[in-house]
Amino acid sequence: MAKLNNKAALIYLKDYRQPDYLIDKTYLQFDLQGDVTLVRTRLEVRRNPSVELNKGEQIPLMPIKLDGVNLELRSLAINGKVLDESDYRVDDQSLIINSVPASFTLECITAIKPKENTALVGLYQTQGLYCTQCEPQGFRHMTYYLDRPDILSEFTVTLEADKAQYPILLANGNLVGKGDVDSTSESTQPLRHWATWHDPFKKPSYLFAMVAGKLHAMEEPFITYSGRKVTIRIFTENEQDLAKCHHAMHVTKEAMAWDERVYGREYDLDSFMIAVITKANFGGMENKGLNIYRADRLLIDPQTTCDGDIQSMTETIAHEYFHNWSGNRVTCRDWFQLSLKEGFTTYRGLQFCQDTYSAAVKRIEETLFIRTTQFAEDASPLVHPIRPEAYRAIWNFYTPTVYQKGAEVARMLNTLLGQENYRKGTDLFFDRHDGQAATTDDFIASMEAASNRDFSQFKHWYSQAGTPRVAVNGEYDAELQQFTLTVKQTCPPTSECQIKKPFHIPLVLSLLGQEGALPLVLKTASDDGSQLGQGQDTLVLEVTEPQQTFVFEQVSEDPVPSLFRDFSAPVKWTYDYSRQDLLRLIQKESSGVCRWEASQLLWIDIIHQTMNDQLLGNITEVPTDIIEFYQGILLQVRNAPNIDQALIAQLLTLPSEAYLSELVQPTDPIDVVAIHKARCAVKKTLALLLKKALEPLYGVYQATKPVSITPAAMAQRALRNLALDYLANTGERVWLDRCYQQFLSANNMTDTMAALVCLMNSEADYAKSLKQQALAAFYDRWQHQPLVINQWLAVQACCPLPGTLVTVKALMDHPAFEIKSPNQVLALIGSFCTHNAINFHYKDGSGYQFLVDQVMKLDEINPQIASRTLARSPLINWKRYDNKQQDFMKAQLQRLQALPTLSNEVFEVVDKCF
Ligand code: B3K
Ligand code: ZN
Repeated sequence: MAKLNNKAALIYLKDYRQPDYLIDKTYLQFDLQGDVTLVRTRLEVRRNPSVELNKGEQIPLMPIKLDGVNLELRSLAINGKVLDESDYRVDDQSLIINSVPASFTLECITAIKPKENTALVGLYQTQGLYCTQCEPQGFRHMTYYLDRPDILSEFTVTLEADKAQYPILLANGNLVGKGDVDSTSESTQPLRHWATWHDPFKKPSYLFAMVAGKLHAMEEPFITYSGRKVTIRIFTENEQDLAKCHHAMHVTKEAMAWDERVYGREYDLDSFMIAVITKANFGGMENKGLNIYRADRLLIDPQTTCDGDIQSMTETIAHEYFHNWSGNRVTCRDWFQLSLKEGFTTYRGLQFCQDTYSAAVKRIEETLFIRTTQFAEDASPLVHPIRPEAYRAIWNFYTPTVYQKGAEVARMLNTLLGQENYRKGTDLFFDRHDGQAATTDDFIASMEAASNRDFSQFKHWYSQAGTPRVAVNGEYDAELQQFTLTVKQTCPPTSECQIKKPFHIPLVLSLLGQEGALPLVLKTASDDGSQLGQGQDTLVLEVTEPQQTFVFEQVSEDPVPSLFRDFSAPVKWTYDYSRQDLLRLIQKESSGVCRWEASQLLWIDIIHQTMNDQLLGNITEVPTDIIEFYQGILLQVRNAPNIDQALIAQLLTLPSEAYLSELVQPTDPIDVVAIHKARCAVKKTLALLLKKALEPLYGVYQATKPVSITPAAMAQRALRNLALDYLANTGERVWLDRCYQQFLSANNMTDTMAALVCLMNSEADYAKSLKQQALAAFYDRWQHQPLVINQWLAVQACCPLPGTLVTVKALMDHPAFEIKSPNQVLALIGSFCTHNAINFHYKDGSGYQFLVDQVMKLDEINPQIASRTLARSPLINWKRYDNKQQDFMKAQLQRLQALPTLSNEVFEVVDKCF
């Protein structure tokens, strides 16, 4: 594919101006045939009345500039008159027509080659299907258009294709006509057919979609709260995949009902379609009325899908559906506002999942994601505010900051406003901006209007990048029975802002006495007296100053403060807890998230101590009282079957190496080997010390039939597999045999993979042959199911033992791997580079070289996947490692930077690294 100029200019938010022209109606006709598709476009265009002319100025004949990338223009006419070549200019990015009237019809025909489209942007062919991906700027790869989200147009789309090869023709909206194309001779069957779709809702071009091919469908009705019948259809490439769509169908209906109940949003079209395809750059896409998913993000069967994936896929399915309002009915004015739809919708998806699965565990997972992935992005050269100031390639901004930190901002608003006012705010936002392209400021304005509050300071969350630090100190005065909390906030400088203004931070707090939460009586607080709940056991403190003091009165005993409960703000906070304080929090907090938080702090402390011990050559020790404490928790689970087992599994899960790396002070280099060794040592020590308590929890593996995917069944699997993981860490043969036994007899992928991972990670000699047998058996059994084989690729890529890079390279030549398939690239290359620190950072720099080799290769095929693979890897954070590693990392980034043909996407990432 032709490359964009790698010096593409930066586009700035401050340069936003309204479009000069509007497109009221868009008519598209796709003639799908052979290698070339003809796109016939008719646009009803008029000058934008709200773009002001100078006083007295007549509407001039203005040039119009349309976006279009590498298109072959076959014809061009204005108001029916074919334009002469001297009337316009075309380059590989645009079409400029010298002068057009105030209102006109533009017709053009472009020719494109979907088969050659390996970048999967615009119209492409995969597995004999035609399909599109237009967000953010794919539409311009099909025809000339004002391809920007503030151009809202009514679309009518006709698809014409070979009837036998492409029997199903889908586009957005409602089917309004279909028929056969007359065949030349009367006796022959019609060879081609057509279908016309009309979408009554105006939409931006990025929400356009079409799919054509041999598709198989399942359908079910949903009755909306106003009594309208909506037909939900899910289409798959293979008939047998329909059996894996029942969960998605169920989740879609649940999401529809949930959005009615929780946000008052009803679905608007008569049909809601989902198409599932093999190749796509993104897991799901919310095109109006026709969501498109990559198969690995929708097809669900517990026999082939792990529980964790089922839960995250459930979230994606709900998320894409929720976009129908937050994104489609109200869209974004420009791509700087991306978090308006993505942050808000991510929050809505999380709320849905909290209502569906263990609420505490869902919140824990989200907290972990922010702390590892989003905080790491903040600490990297790719740091940017939720609403970025500038971009070269907007694709690079589909980031954890825009999505997950954006979701936290919506969540903080909910916390600050309370449920009732938050809902008033979202209602007002949807009412005010329905059918419009809005901004994050519009969102805040609705929240302010609905609650009569001033959120001007809160808006810094959108404009200032970086992770705020909050240092909290507490002092108890027994005589006065007062507890004083001092809160200091800072935020490290980032390129868009050297000196940060203080953030408006909700600090949700409880004070725990020996027996549980104490009643709170706050003496002073910030200006808003409404937050002074007297006697409640939880308060939302509003931190707005660089330094603030909160005094609690009538505190009868020295309390342990529980801070930022349920991760109430995306900040790094510190408090000087003793281990006894943490044990009290784990025992007495009513919130599962807070119990886990305290447990994590305890493990972090123990791992840090182990790192020091290892430096000094001392043996790792975990104090007896802590072991007894966790033994007690495990005993409780056995005696109380109603306990949230998924939460208990989380309490016993050690912080990841990624998170431990994130905790290293910015002034110190990250020592990947020391972190890995210390974590492994603590895990092994715990395995040996907790063995007796864990053994009965695991019992003997018995596959239950049928496999259930209820939250309780998933929680039970999570805890048993955690027990197995520890027990396998003892290195004892009996437990490695049990792993192999579970691997062989499991009837669900969660148990199969859990056992396989234990074997893969085991350093014991005895495990060697077991893991080879298991890998071979796995491939043998699942080789015809590529989605399962992706998991087989990933588990090998993540193996922390030496030699994994050699395996990964060999797997790239395996018939199961195809570099043109995004999900296989993510499973093999992405997993190795992002989730296998100890091998990726191998001391000779071979991991870095491997990554850059692959990015170069991928950039030729699919620049979006290339830039994503690079941006999510630790290579971009080269300054955080010791000098020797830095040199290797820098050399590889420079090798990439020197490539003259680099795509815009990869260029932007690599350029920021220096
Ligand atoms: N809105 C899409 C993002 C697709 C980007 C593809 N270039 C999926 C989502 O976040 O809902
Ligand atoms: Zn989204």
